[in-house]
Amino acid sequence: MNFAQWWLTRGPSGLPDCFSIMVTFLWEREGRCVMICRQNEDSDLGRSARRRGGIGLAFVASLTAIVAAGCDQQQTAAGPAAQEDGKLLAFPGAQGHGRFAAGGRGGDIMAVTTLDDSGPGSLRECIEADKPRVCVFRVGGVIRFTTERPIIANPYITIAGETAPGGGILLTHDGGPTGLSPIVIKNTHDVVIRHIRVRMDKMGERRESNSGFIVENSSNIILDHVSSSWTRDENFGGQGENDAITVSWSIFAQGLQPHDKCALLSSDSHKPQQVSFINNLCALNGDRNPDANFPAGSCIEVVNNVLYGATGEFVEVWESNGGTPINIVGNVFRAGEKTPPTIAAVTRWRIETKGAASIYAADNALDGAMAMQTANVEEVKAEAPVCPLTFDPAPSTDVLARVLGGAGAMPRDDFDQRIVSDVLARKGELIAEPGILPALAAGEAPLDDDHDGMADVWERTSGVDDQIANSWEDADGDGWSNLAEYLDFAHRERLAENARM
Ligand SMILES: [Ca+2]
Ligand SMILES: [Ca+2]
Ligand SMILES: [Ca+2]
Ligand SMILES: [Ca+2]
Repeated sequence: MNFAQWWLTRGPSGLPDCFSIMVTFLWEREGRCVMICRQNEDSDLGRSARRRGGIGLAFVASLTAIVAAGCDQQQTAAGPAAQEDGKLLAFPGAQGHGRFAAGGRGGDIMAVTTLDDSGPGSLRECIEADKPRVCVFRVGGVIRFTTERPIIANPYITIAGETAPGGGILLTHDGGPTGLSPIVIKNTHDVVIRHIRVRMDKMGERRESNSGFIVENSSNIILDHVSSSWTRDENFGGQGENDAITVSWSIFAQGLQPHDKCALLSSDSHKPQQVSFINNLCALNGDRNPDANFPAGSCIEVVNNVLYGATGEFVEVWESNGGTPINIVGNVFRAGEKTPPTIAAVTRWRIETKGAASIYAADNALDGAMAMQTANVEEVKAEAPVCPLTFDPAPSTDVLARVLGGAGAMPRDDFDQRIVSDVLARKGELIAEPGILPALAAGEAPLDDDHDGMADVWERTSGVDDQIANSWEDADGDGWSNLAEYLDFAHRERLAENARM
């Protein structure tokens, strides 16, 4: 049901105290997600409405266009099903082989209340806790690890960057001997990370330990809406025996030369893996856009990505781990200023081959004189997907707008905004030195008196008790916990903030 239908059936008397709608103003092309509240100057709701640019109901009726989109899903309660094949999804819209990652479901809510490296209320404290937990953020800004960064080694964790106020969370390190990849998920399982950005403005001593996001010997992992740049190894790296991994809706840009790489989906793996690399933007990395090197029996999907500005290779399919079964579908291969005109979208590497790859490629959009593949791909080409795709790909004609509109940690910082406009304009350099960290507004976290991770104003307007901690209850009985619904709301708010910028 869209907003107009809902209004017709329920009318003003059926309005909840507050609700969000997408509004397109006369003088703006872009729609804005606006929270509207009944007029009550003294209530939290009234204050919240003013903070969010709330407007009176009479004015709403006079708007020329009210479009139901995204932000009214909480109100209609017709969101996506919480389960697929009897298994709970990580969050509404989770896709790919990692979509069933449990994260911290059912666990403790741990509020990150300081940007400090360590101590009470630090992200480190949440990461190192040995129990199911959800890290929610009461602060926004830069967390700089001044000592060696924590490793995500204990299972069942959600790092919910979408809860951070202001400009969100940026992770970095202080360079030198302890300057190491800020996010490492190692020897564990069931990790969900959303809306976290990693940018390393200082040089760590060990080049090969300066990636953005590393997943090593781990399973049931989903990284969604993350961003990474200025890495001297990979922006994303998979190592060892991983399985059930999704990397989605993320921006991996400007790794540092001479080792400027988007994503090495695996290295040193011996057992079959299922990995999804979907809806991402790789921008201005020389090669590994991405690199796939998996054992036989794996199921790899590289689907609906925008791959921009490679100078060496776009997708690399290697065989030295046994031969890579891979579906490459619905991607956009886009040339930058330094991209060789006849570059291949898919390169098959036979160095130290231990078995032939199997490559299914369909509906990929190529620029100008680009070749779809190197000549040696022909002999390992599949006529149908080499293993089932986990979702129906969008047509490649839609992918540039989808990914440039929606990928990355939200709201986008200045760096990601510039990268996205570079991709549109076919501009931008490959770089060898890091930049200056973008400024991030600190913002102000909403009231959460009952410390259950959910803004009390959201609880009151969603039929959830704001006086008791009830994160894991399901007030509306739709299969999603209250917290899952709140995190989805926060995610949509971050997307809407970005659309407004
Ligand atoms: Ca619901
Ligand atoms: Ca609360
Ligand atoms: Ca509550
Ligand atoms: Ca629910």
